Amino acid sequence: MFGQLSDRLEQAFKKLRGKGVLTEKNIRDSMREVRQALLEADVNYKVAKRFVAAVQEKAIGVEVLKSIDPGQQVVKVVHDELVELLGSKAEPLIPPDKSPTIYMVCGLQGSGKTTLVGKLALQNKRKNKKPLVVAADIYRPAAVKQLKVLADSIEVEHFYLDDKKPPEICAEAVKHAQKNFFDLVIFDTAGRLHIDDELMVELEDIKQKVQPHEILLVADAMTGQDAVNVSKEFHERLGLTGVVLSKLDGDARGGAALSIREVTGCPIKLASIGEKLSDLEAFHPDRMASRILGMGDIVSLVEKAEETVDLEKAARMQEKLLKAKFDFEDFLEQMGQLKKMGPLESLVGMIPGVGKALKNIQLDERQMERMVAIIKSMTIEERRNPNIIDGSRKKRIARGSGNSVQSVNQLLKQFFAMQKMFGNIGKMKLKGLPAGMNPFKL
Ligand SMILES: Nc1nc2c(ncn2[C@@H]2O[C@H](COP(=O)(O)OP(=O)(O)OP(=O)(O)O)[C@@H](O)[C@H]2O)c(=O)[nH]1
Ligand SMILES: [Mg+2]
Repeated sequence: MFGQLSDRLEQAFKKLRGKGVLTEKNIRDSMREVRQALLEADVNYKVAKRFVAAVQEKAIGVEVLKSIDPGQQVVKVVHDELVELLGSKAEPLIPPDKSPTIYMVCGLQGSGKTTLVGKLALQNKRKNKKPLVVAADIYRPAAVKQLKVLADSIEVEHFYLDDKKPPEICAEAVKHAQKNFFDLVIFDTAGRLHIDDELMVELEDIKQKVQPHEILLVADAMTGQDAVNVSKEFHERLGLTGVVLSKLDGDARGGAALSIREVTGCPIKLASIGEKLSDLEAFHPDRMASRILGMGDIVSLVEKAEETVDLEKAARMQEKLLKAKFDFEDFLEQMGQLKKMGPLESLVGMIPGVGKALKNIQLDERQMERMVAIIKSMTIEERRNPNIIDGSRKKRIARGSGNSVQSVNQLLKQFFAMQKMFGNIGKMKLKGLPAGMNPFKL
């Protein structure tokens, strides 16, 4: 379904690829195109705006890796941001158990509720679970029949009470399920053309009476922004536990899929990708992002290049550490890398024998920030050669970083101790560090 969006994004990236260097201008130009592509795909305009701003900021700050084309790196930034937009990680449904587990399926008319109920029942039956499907859509006579036919076709039990309202039907269904050891009860609720109060009150009633473990909204991806608005309203009224995107196999422009998570804050848990009962998938943000970009190869290429650079850096750092040649510049670089490749302790941990000794050191975020602030107040010369930092320099650094001279002294003391320690390790290949030694404590 994302064909058009993929094409447009590819065009936007084409201009960047093959460029030797990335300038702020050419990033901005291509981001304008990305934004246009998103809007054309019917992505909510606020979502598109935020998305592009985030990508732009990251792309401009990206460290250019020598082994690959900078344009490819931007593709990777867009990919990562897309994954985030779609919810970062897959969120599976609460699994069935004998209590039983209860799923309530709701949504507008024709969105694919009954189909989803059948799909969920089949999927669980295949896992040797015992599902019960419940007709809670009593307003359209054909609806009860439709579910019954579906249930029969997959040999799953169907529950319905002729003379009761949906909330009672659901409550009775759960009792029946408990008595008869079902693992899973799935309610097929009524759809309406538009959200109306009567329907919402009924769904709220069911929720209150039986406390479903999952309240799933089926959002028809073909309806574009409508699907987003509907999801938002349902979520506000019912507190959804998840959204199921249906008809993702259609040729809609895809904007709904991209906006729902961000606009509602509710995770997309499943993707319905066809009319057949087996056409149901867990929703994986990363796979979806790759599908949209259609550039999985580039993404893994950049990942690999990043890994290599990190390893090279780590090796260089290790060498410096062992020769006791590292300075505050290296220190700062390490701080910058912390988020990306784990803390200094893990880097240091690569040195044989040191890892264990450092294992229990906890790095405090605030302490780190203070250290960075102090180091940033140093001149480059001071960072490269901390020995020149005398009394008046210390005063200046303390003032500049909003810390006391004592803190600066402490940092220096520890820095020298660390330098010496690693120097010793380098020379003598010590097997461990003195117990309780924490070179990071300020
Ligand atoms: N292509 C495609 N069609 C789907 C999908 N899910 C459902 N449909 C079709 O959409 C139509 C409506 O599906 P239903 O499951 O009956 O929808 P509903 O929400 O129960 O509808 P009402 O009960 O009338 O509110 C049917 O023709 C389904 O075959 C899907 O993922 N892809
Ligand atoms: Mg139905």
